[in-house]
Amino acid sequence: MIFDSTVAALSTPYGRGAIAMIRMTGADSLKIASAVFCPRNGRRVEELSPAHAYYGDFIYDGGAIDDGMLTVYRAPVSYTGEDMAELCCHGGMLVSSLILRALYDAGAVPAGGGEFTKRAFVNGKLRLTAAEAIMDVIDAESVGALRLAGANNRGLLSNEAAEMYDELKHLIAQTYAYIDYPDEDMTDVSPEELKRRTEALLGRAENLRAGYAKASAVCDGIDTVICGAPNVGKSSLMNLLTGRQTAIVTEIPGTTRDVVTGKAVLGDVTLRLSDTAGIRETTDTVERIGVGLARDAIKNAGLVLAVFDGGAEPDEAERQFIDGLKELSAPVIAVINKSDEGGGEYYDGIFERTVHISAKTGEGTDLLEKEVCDLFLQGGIDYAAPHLINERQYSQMTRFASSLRSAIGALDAGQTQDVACLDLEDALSALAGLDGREVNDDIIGEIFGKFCVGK
Ligand SMILES: Nc1nc2c(ncn2[C@@H]2O[C@H](COP(=O)(O)OP(=O)(O)O)[C@@H](O)[C@H]2O)c(=O)[nH]1
Ligand SMILES: [Mg+2]
Repeated sequence: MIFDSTVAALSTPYGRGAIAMIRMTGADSLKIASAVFCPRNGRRVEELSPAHAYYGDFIYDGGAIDDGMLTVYRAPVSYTGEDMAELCCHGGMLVSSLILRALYDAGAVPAGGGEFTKRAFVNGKLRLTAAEAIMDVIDAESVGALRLAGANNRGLLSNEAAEMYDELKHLIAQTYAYIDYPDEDMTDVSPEELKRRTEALLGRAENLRAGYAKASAVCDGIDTVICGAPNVGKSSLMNLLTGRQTAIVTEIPGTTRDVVTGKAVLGDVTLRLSDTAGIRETTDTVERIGVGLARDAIKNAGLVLAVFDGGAEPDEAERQFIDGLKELSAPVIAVINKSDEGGGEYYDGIFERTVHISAKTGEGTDLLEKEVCDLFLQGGIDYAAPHLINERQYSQMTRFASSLRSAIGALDAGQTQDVACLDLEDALSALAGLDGREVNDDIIGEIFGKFCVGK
């Protein structure tokens, strides 16, 4: 893929603000910028020092319409690896649109979603894993998610993948060379050594795969259902966790009928919450549909928060509900609510995990947070270690690991090194796909299509 167009886009959100930034990348960036920006120091745009901001005027239709700053970059020392210009004007919707239009009139074309980062990747400025992480920085909703998307993990993951790639490539080359030229004075890669080094790589792959569940709990979050009998305080818990009035709370049983959704971060774990209708037999048509939705949500959940009113012992319907919970494969945390009114001892010892809480006062939220973190982060996440951060990376790593396992299986079955090497080549290609050394245009299109325009 070579880019012959010069593209421009608004990189800040379209709306009113103090400042708007328009970015442009491509070979004609400086020429096009010079048609739109007039530096106050009297120099031509083409003569400006790169990576320095210059004050000047923006020209539209022959006259100045705003003043602001221009920064130019020269290939290859820029985000995209191409010539670039960044124009900062005042953050009015009209002024930023007119400057963008002036750039288009001067020869730029509108940038597609993620086009700047795509060009950076194609021009070799970023590995694919790092490009993906940059998008996650923008989408991050918790400090933990930011840490995983941030420069630190980006570097750690790129390095780990690159080291594994180099080691495997070297191992394959060494093995083939030995097979092809057995008489040359070359280091012998015995089946034992081949197996040992393949196992070492498999160990690193499994480490990364094992960490993915934690990273996913932090970045993507856990589908969590808040369920229980009517009036136990499910919606109050929803509101407590989301920090705002997400769901309606009343003393009338059957208030919540739809599934109400929201997000909460407990510790470093993101919960994608669904508050549901209280489970009971009812003749009300709408409520009955709500109860059906609640039951479906429970079946598909990654975590169930089963809420009980600590002030009352369960009735027959709740006992059945408790029995049903025991059948679930997803973890269940029993949330014994209304602790501000005392009681709740009845529920101790029934569930594997129980917390006493008051959705009214917030008492016990820390206990719930601890249970959630114990479940999904097993006490913590090591941000100093590399982490896979999305499903695509995880599935490439899985393919890598399973090819390594086949190679080990072949050696164990007494096959020769060159047979094992066929599997190792598959493994190498999986790694190449992970960091984008080997990736087709469709996948590139899919990944960068999710980015916002201007990034
Ligand atoms: N004392 C006390 N009352 C609560 C608590 N949580 C909820 N309630 C009350 O219980 C009633 C039902 O609450 P709601 O959240 O609508 O329950 P839901 O039907 O399970 O969603 C309301 O009157 C709430 O004010 C709590 O922790 N303590
Ligand atoms: Mg409710």
